[in-house]
Amino acid sequence: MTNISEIHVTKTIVNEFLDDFIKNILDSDVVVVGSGPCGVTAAKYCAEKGLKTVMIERNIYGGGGMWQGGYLMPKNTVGAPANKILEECGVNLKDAGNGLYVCDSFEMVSKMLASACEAGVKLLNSTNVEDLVLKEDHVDGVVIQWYPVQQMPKFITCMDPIAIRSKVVIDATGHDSFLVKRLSEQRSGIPKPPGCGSLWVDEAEKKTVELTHEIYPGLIVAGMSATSTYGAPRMGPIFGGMLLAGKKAAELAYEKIMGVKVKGIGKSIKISHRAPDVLVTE
Ligand code: 48F
Repeated sequence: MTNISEIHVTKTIVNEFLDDFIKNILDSDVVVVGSGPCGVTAAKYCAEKGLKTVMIERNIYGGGGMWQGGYLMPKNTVGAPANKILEECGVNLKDAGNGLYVCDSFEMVSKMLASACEAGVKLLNSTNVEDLVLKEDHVDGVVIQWYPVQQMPKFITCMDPIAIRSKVVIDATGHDSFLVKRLSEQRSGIPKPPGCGSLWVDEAEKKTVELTHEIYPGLIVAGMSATSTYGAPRMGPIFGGMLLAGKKAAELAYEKIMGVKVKGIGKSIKISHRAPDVLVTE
């Protein structure tokens, strides 16, 4: 039998949250916005490299678009070599031939999130990133608000958010490209994301990795957010490109913070920020 008082439970939660927030979240190396396949992979590898890493998700749950494969069916596919990332996380994969692998989506989400937690990633859930902290020539962190508060009618939500600082922010917000969109309103040369193009699996998988790059000092755009920023094709229900893009984003963050070159980092596509519509050039 235990003898636990109600206020003991409350005090434990409040103390633990504030302690964790001040020590591990307020001032970090990397903030990853979005916990989909790209964000969770980026966060896992950043933390494994010893970077102090915070992943922020507006939903109460992590995983983004990974919970179901296509057409509400809980089977996820990845193309090689992204299967290696899932194998590292302990996900059971079935070889579907031609370099394609398939797994249960809920196993993929839970094991990837567990792997990120084990690496030391701190997760802020139910938290909306509503803006960047934007200094003269670099991004210096993000502005956060509880998502339920942000969802309330405007006359109630005239409540100020708070800011946290990080050396690098990774925009893994998926189709929204939210942080790039916000930046494009304030800095010339940053494209206003047009959204993704029509479906083409192989090309999209390749481009999403190539387009993952530091778009502005301190801001890395990654995964579907990068695809949507440049109007590259959508990939549909296949996740390998997202995982490889997340890994590349982590390597770019590490290079930037530590000033050390990472061997074997994926090449980046040449991008012209001056072209008005289609910004992808080969
Ligand atoms: O959409 P999402 O899974 O993006 P991703 O990691 O992967 C894309 C694929 O799931 C899929 C695909 C095939 O591979 O086409 O779309 O690039 O995850 C994005 C996450 O970011 C959260 C959102 O709730 C989702 O879980 N998010 C978006 N905007 C914000 C945010 C924001 N402003 N603040 C906090 N979280």
